[in-house]
Amino acid sequence: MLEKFERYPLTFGPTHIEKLARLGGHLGGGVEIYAKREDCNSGLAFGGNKLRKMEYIIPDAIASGADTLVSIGGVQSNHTRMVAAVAAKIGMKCRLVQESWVPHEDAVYDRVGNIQLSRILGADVRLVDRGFDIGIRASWEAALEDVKAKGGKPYAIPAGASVHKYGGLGYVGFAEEVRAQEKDLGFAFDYIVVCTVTGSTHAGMLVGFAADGRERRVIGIDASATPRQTREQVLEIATRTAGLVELDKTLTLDDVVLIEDYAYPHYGVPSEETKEAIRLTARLEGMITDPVYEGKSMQGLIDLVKKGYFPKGAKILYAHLGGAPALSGYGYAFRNG
Ligand code: 5PA
Repeated sequence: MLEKFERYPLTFGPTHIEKLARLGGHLGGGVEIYAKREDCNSGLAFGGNKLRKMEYIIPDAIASGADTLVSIGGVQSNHTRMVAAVAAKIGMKCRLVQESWVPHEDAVYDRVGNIQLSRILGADVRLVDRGFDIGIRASWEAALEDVKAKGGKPYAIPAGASVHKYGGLGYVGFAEEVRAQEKDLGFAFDYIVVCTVTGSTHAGMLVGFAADGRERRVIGIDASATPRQTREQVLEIATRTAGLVELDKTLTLDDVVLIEDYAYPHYGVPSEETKEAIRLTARLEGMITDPVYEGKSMQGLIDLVKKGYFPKGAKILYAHLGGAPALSGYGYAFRNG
């Protein structure tokens, strides 16, 4: 589906699919759980889902003649860390706006984890005191203007690389990769579980899996706590991406399966149940998930299995999208393990 698009390789290649046999067993053995390790997809600053997206954005950035990638996220944004790493790798400068999206407990929240890595990677990091919103932000537009005013040539990458015109392509590629891996495995996955916030990961998967009729088998677990806006943004990106790849189907809001029950109490703040899911997965599988994104989608997966949401024997693929570097900003939450 992606042959006609230029791709700048930033990842190692197809990501590993691993069976989470002990977690599946612990949950009663009624379903089989697998993880696709997007968190281990690259040597660039600990990797994660943004690299697949940027593989299809960077050729456009280079062609534009830009010298500075400009992006935005919360203080512990994984996305901005990935933009900083990519800028370093391709020899561009990087300007990052880090907004106060998360009420936090740790005094060092803006010194450790992702933001520390972005600074080490050489990005020009600016903190802005504004709350959570996945939309286009005035602070980001001001940063683009400021780079220009100082004689630079900015290239705009929105939050999560999501509403960028090519933001959905990378996860179309994910679906194609899964189809190829299913041939080797000898079976197909019945469900794909994905954490959803700015929407292009979910949207790309929708388009990619729509090609074999599995669009409603992509189960988004909302971690934004603003699910209406997120659901609409997923559909908008999916529709644009479907147009680009010439998908012969029209996607509707009903195709966007987004479960809203696990994002509480706030974007970026883990509930007790999220922390329990993080500990359980770590202790049964040695697999680290984070309190902002993957811990919430893992909590959702575990709860849905317990509730019998998935039919007996279902094979479920959990997309592990990265995010562990943020854990350093959550020392208090895990002070006793
Ligand atoms: C993020 C996003 P989407 O934004 O594409 O819906 O992906 C959600 C997601 N898992 C899931 C991890 C580890 C993520 O980092 N992160 C954002 C960030 O600023 O880091 C875009 C919000």
